Amino acid sequence: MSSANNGVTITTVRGRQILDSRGSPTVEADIILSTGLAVHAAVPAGASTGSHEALELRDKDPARFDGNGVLKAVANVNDTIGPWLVGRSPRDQAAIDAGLSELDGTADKSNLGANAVLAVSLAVAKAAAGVSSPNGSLWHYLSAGAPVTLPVPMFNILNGGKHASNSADIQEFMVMPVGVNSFSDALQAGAEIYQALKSLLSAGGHNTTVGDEGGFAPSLPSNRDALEIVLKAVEKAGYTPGKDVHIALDVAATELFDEKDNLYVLEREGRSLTPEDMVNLYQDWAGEYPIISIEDGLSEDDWSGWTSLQQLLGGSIQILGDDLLVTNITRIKRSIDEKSSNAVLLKPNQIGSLSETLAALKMAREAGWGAVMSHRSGETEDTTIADLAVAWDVRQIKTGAPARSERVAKYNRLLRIESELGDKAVYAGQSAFDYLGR
Ligand code: 2PG
Ligand code: MG
Repeated sequence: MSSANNGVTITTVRGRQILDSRGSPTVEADIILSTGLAVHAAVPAGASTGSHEALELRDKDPARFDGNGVLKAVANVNDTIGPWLVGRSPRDQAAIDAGLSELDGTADKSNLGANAVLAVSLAVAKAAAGVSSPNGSLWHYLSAGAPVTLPVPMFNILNGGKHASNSADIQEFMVMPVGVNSFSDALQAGAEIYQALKSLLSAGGHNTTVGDEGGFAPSLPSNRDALEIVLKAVEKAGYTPGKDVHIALDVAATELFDEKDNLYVLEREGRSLTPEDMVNLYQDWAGEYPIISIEDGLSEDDWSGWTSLQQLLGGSIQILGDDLLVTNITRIKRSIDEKSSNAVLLKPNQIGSLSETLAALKMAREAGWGAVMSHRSGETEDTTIADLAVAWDVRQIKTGAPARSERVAKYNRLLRIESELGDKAVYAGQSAFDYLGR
């Protein structure tokens, strides 16, 4: 910590309503420092949102944005958070995040809104980085000298579920270039596979319109057909499945679950499966396809289903909790105790601050788990998650297709970090899965 930064304080905090990639309002916060440095941070928004997530405050005023406005959250930034924050040092991230939680006073940030709190929390980190690290690099500031890696990307090339109507039941079919040598090679592989999938779909008479995260959204008869065509695209692009490139799924099974009957409804296939059938289905797929990660294979409160999946496949495959864990240490602790997953998806807006996101990662690490830094389906041009993935050595990042600027912005940011690191750049590659002992 350089003494030249002593005495730098926050002089202005300002919130505003901006639009996300779906054209819905979201919160952005500006912070200006006594040095004159000005930064801003924007928060994303989910569609397949877990019910245990921190609260995203929306106005519910039907006259504006169909009730989705965020002016109340913006007012909380301007009128409550701002006056509390002005005069503090931007380098006191942990104390600021704890203070913001206290100011909110609820467990789920439902008073100020997790969107209001997170926008400010991220802007504080960017401001501190701006006066502390070379080029103002956030990853450099947050890594504080610890070893870093460039994460393995999960490219969501085929979108279904809530992110694309009339496509597969499974929300995300992703490819992970685990076996290539660098992040830039991984991005090239992702883009080539994406284009190969596009031409295979066209040749097969399918449409090539895209879903919310930039992946194609064809109307295929079954989820297995989607797996098959993704695999063909990997091969067509010249990569070896299971060696250079693996498949990752986000089933987003909370969205498929019918609580009344305790069944998972696969509408495309016209059938409903019990939790046990779902687990067996994954076992079959894992035997046939080079699947390395299954996210939300079961619903957010189907703890026993999760435990059987972890028991059956958790020794060799990443069993990744999103809606199950919601970046929340209470739920992660339970899952560690019950052995119901082996990796955590980190979405800062599920919990509402930078420090709590880091706490979730630390708890997962201590349990010997894997981790994935993640975007939301409604995104902005903000690239903070790319820096977090590097700074915290998370080793995996999920930020959509290698297409559409709100997704590509994060991948391009990782390219810039790769150049900043020069010959010290280390691609996480297989080490992202060392925890599985594969
Ligand atoms: C997910 C995410 C991001 P959403 O389920 O993992 O891909 O979707 O932001 O809609 O929750
Ligand atoms: Mg998910």
